Amino acid sequence: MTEVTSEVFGDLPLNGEIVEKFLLKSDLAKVEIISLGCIITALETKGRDGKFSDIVLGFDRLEGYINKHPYLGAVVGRVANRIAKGKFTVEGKEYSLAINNGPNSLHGGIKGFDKAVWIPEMLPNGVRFFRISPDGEEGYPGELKVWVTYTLNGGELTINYRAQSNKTTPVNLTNHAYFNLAGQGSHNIYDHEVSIEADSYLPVDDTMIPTGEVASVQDTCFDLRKPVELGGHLQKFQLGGFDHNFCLTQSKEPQFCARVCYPPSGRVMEVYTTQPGIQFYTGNSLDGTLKGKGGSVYLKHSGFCLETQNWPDAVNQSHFPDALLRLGEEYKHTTLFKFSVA
Ligand SMILES: *[C@@H]1O[C@H](CO)[C@@H](O)[C@H](O)[C@H]1NC(C)=O
Ligand SMILES: *[C@@H]1O[C@H](CO)[C@@H](O)[C@H](O)[C@H]1NC(C)=O
Ligand SMILES: CC(=O)N[C@H]1CO[C@H](CO)[C@@H](O)[C@@H]1O
Repeated sequence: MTEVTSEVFGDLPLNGEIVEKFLLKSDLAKVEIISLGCIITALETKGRDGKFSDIVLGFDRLEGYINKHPYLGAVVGRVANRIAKGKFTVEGKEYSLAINNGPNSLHGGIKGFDKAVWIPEMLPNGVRFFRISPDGEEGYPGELKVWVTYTLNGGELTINYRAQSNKTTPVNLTNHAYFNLAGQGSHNIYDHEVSIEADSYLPVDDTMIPTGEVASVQDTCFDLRKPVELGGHLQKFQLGGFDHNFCLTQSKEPQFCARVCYPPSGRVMEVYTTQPGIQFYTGNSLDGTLKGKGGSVYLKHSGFCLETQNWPDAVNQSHFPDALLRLGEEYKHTTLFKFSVA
């Protein structure tokens, strides 16, 4: 049984638009999601001691989410991750996107899906958000209708993405929640155990754009097929952190792809997805300047993201999986986060 309630979270300073908050509650988890950017603002799961802890980074008030922040908890789109130089060609026409990350377009541009107020609809065990992304928004072609649905069943949070366009456009949507299974506000994630079920990954250049190579993880620091303790692993390979796409085999039904465990509390998070890739990011750019929930300070490596997605820059690399949505087609993806105790 999941209980769903809603309340007002705040209103936008510019136009007074109301942002609502939805609370999803089961025996094993509590999730809070707001209509701005479909942002997960809180996610509480039980530890071995039976106590709930909030394991996602975020802010207490709307203001925190309106100010500049690294997409904490948000749905990012139209195209998550980077598109080189913000340029791509579709059906012979070149498009130029809003540039917002060095020379590249990141996470949908300057006003991406994370900055939009979506139209909510309460469901028996969750909430569905809808918005229309106008033709030409941030440079993207076609009017895109988008639905993002969150449902909670016991310890399983499912996120379903659907979209339809009236012109061919790249689409790939993800959620950018930062997790810390020791509880948000804990200093780092070094004592987390991580495994990712991927045989290959995408090497990147110095602007974080994939070089085009699909490389084997064998004998590299990217081999996470057996669980590693993150802190020791980063040290062993002299790594400043991960911000890489791991390649998965795509499937119609969500497939297991990653597991993270925090041994002291026994909290476990498993990720299942229909997407062909998962970006593992270890919060490398967090630098302690954000003021988070309950006065938390978010230091480097104090949270991790496991963003299921199409491969980065896919629109610009012909041998990567197809990233285009055409008229009459439906974009449809599901990602499932399973929370349990070891
Ligand atoms: C797509 O929809 C928008 C909004 O209704 C409209 O302005 C545009 O002309 C449509 N484009 C096509 C190719 O149908
Ligand atoms: C990808 O984008 C870069 C930068 O604009 C360009 O130089 C390159 O040719 C593109 N690659 C493909 C396969 O289109
Ligand atoms: C590889 C992959 O899943 N790419 C998808 C990105 O989105 C487009 C639009 O729906 C799909 O066609 C691709 O399959």
